[in-house]
Amino acid sequence: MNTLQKQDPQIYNLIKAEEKRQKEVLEMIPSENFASSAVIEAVGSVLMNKYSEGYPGARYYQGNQVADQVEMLAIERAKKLFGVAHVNVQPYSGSPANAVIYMATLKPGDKIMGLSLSYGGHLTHGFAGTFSGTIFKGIQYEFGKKGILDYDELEKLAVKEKPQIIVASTTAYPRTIDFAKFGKIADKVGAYLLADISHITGLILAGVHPNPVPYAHIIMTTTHKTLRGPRGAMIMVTNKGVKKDPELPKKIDRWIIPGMQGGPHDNTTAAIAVALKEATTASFKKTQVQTVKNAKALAKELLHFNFDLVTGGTDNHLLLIDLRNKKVNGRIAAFALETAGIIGNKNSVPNDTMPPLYASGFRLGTPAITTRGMKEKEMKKIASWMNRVVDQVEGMLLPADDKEKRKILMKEYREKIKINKEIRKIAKEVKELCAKYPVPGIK
Ligand code: DSN
Repeated sequence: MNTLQKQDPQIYNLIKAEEKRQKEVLEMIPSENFASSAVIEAVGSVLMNKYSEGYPGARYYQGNQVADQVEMLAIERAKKLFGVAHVNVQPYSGSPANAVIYMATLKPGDKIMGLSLSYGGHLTHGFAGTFSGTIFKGIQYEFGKKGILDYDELEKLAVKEKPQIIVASTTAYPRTIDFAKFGKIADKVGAYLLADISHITGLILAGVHPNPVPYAHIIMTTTHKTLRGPRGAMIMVTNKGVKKDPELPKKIDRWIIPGMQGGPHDNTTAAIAVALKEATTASFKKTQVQTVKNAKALAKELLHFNFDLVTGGTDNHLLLIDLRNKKVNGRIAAFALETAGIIGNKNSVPNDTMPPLYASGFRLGTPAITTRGMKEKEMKKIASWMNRVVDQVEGMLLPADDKEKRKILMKEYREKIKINKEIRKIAKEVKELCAKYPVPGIK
């Protein structure tokens, strides 16, 4: 009998319940994916028992012969795959990695120029109320009405503000990022260019999104999104970065430990190495290409049902729907879609008048369902289900500033959605489709 099942049936059963959930729904949160069995095996290995503060050959503890080899292999693979001068594979995740980068390059009060949250940026790119907008000064950039990056405006803002670092990165932006233009702007004002490519690493490696390596000084990526690795992150310094500051690799390493973190998670490091090896295969590339094809196909179908897509479509793995023309709040739509087995997330949209927890948009993407093997034909079905679900919740809006009324309405809408016959019928159809597509890593 499985040891966990015997020893802790409560946790065992919860894991089994999550496996069932993941199998029976369409996971369409664009930052999620399914790691391979090999990656899961490495994460669950005895490497997690070890403490390895420091770096290969220079650890604070004894007994790191194997951990050294694991970390060196992960670094070598990343350097080769991305063509960068220096890699640190120890960051616990994306947010601490960005914190390390700022500490290594900025002084308190220096300016971080990043995309505003409602236009698809990230909390760690200078947003007020986070460390990045508190210790440092966040200069947030926004764009024209359609939500498309305006590089001329970006340049004007950079010239005016003279930030010390510019972050080229998005978490809810469905279009290609022109890293070459970002590079020119950063060079013009003498700023570092950080390309946080967490969402699009897989696409870049497969050649379906431009590569920032020639233009950025520093590249950060989480390892669990399109890369399909474990939850973790990597910081890379490019040749351009070393040229700007030859001490930069050392500064990054020093700000990881002792600056910010303790022992690296050696099990995660091993799993990152596994994911990096997988990323060299033809099947990895094929999946990334299909991920973009699927997103475009889904966009086409959704436009056909009069969904208002921010920027009018997509070039990458994600879509952002502005639901205001459908007369439904994003949080309600996300709940209704979840009830139908379509998992995405509410998201702010450009010029949103609703608070982030009750945002007017819905973000979804194709990495995880593509990893399962779904193609354009399935995207057509998904768009049609989404249309049917959203039809059922039309009119379910929430007030922007009356918290009490919002609470009452939320409860009322949720109850209605839970018993809605059409939505339950769609959930059944979704489950039937999902049964045909096995999930990697789940038996
Ligand atoms: N939580 C990630 C995302 O969903 O995009 C970013 O950190």
